[in-house]
Amino acid sequence: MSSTLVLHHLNVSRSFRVLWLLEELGLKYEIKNYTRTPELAAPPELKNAHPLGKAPVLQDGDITLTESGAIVEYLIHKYGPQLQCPEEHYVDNLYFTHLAESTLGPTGSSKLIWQILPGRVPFFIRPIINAVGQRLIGLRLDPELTTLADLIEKQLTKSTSEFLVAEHLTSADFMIFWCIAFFEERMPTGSVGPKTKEYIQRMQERPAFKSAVEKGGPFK
Ligand SMILES: N[C@@H](CCC(=O)N[C@@H](CS)C(=O)NCC(=O)O)C(=O)O
Repeated sequence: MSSTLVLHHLNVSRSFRVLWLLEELGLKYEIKNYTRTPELAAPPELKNAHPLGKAPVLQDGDITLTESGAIVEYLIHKYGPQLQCPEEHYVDNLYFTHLAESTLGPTGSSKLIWQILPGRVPFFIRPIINAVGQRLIGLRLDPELTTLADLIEKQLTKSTSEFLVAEHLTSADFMIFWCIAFFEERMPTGSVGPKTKEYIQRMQERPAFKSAVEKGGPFK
């Protein structure tokens, strides 16, 4: 029987989370690859899959879902009971699953935007934009990112397995991995701890992770 799952995947984006999960679950799916425009936006065709025009978009028969967190939870709920979080880790998994897209992602993205913005504005306002960005990063974004990196390092220190919260992969791994690994080089110097660095390497060595890269390209 042919699969009904279709992943609309944008290169170097959050949809890598879903791609990696689909590979871990060994599900049959179709991947539709989209390439970012020179301005790094999604191409307009992605709006045919969902009006927001952002990746990921997952189609499963009549269901069309966006939001990587919702898609990850949906796939585990419907097709991946083996990755459901055991009760004793429920709260940690809930917390880190949502921390990724509610706080870490937006804070990391804000820093990225302020770092690339000066190169994309007319030269005569570049020094002002640069000064504003550096001040915002220094006063607000970097201290927040340092705290977030510390929370992840503490959780990995508390974890008794190679994963973030449970004895196997759970939604928190797919959600947190992409943020912390994607923003690793943009995190404040020294903020990403040794356990986090090892975790980032370890996840990338998984066969399913490598298959995801083969099918959808690098995650960053
Ligand atoms: N919170 C959403 C974020 C979706 C999102 O912003 N996706 C980015 C890729 S990481 C995108 O499609 N950007 C292209 C654009 O906005 O044009 C999620 O987790 O899925």
